[in-house]
Amino acid sequence: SPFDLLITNADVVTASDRFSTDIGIRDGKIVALGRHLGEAGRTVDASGLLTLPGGVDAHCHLDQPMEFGLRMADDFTSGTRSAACGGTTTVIPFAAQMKGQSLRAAVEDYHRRAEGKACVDYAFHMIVSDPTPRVLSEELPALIREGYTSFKIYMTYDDLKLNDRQILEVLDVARREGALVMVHAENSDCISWLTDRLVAEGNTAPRYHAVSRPQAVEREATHRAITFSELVDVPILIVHVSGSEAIEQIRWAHGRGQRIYAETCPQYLYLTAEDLGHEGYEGAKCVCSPPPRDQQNQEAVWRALAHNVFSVFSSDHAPFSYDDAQGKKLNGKEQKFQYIPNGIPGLETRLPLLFSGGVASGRISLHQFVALTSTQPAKLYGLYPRKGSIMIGADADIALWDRDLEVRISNDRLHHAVDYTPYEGRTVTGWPVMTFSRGRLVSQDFEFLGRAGEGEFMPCGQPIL
Ligand code: DUC
Ligand code: ZN
Ligand code: ZN
Ligand code: ZN
Repeated sequence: SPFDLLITNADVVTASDRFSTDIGIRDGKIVALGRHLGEAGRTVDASGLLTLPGGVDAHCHLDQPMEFGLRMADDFTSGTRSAACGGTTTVIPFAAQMKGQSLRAAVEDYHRRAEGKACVDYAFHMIVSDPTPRVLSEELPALIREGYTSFKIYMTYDDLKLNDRQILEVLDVARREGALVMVHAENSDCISWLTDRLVAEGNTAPRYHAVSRPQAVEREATHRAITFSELVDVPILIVHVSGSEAIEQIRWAHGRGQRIYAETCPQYLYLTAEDLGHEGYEGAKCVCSPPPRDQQNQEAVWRALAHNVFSVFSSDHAPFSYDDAQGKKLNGKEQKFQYIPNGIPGLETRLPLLFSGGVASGRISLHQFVALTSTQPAKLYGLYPRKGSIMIGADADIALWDRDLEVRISNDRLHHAVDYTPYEGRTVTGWPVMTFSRGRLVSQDFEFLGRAGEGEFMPCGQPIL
């Protein structure tokens, strides 16, 4: 038969269009759209469901080596399995350079970590933490040309941060080579000064993590990054924007015609700083950076999503278990807030949380949902049109959504290797009930059906800005 798979009666929604069609799939690609396409090895009737492009999670951390003997709970298998069960068919984790390490060695290390283990397709961003003359003049330009066309830089964390001069230098390489720089915008000295003051006063519980990183710290760094982008004349993307003050800076830049892209994440829509203050040590489960703010800021993030201030909605999945040796309680011991690893798991819940609070609640359109979670990340990171839409020639990465299904989120039903979800007990409306990765059914009804090793590495093209 001409098709391996036929999805019939599909109500397809892309970033720009909505149409009813059958979808013919061969060799992992969408090869026909229309009615009466003919025979197929397998037919799936999508009546009553929404047919959306598979999600592209452009910000997640898998199997990154950590300081202090910590390890991430998710490797490329458990992380991508979890992604698939949440309707995500492409992940872009990080290949992080350690200080003193060559950038190429870092990229090769992460390829070894991923090889034969991923269940859905993946690409890499780099993290540049040591921009030596050799990295700036040779390694970075060469790697960008080889398909690592985006990289993250940090304005905080001692083992990762760049100073202002270094940031200008890496931005200049990005401008020359056409790469997209992702910026973690928090002021390092402000955080360490506030942290020392809190600790000196004996304030070390998880909730002080949020006190040590107020919005002013994020706002100042966001403004500084925007200024550097202007001086170098290169677009940048501000990652994990948490609230109204950083949003104001981004809107200010947009008003001046600057090309500043921005990303936000579910934690800034669903968590608040109060969640870090839960009884006992449980608040550690919600420690991430920047920290979640308050309800007014959640509303500001929703408004900014509705008004297209953001281009990308990512999980920032950072898989640290709560209660085991690689966790937020290190070896069972409750840590002072400044030692709690920053980040929360979210690969599997990213799409349902945005769908429920955004689409089902009428705050954003279905087209915006697809744009934020699939099309725009695919374009910005050079994977479009292979990923990010439903069209002839694209990979058959497709999620069928039951938009009315009510699901109570519980960690028992998730597929990551982390021992908690910060969203335990919340009910969402809408869930991807079937996910196809290059035409292979990788999840159905909360069950993982794929296989490790079926996900392929993809080099990235130039960002489409
Ligand atoms: N930044 C991230 O992007 N992820 C986890 C922690 C952090 O600070
Ligand atoms: Zn970050
Ligand atoms: Zn507006
Ligand atoms: Zn991150």
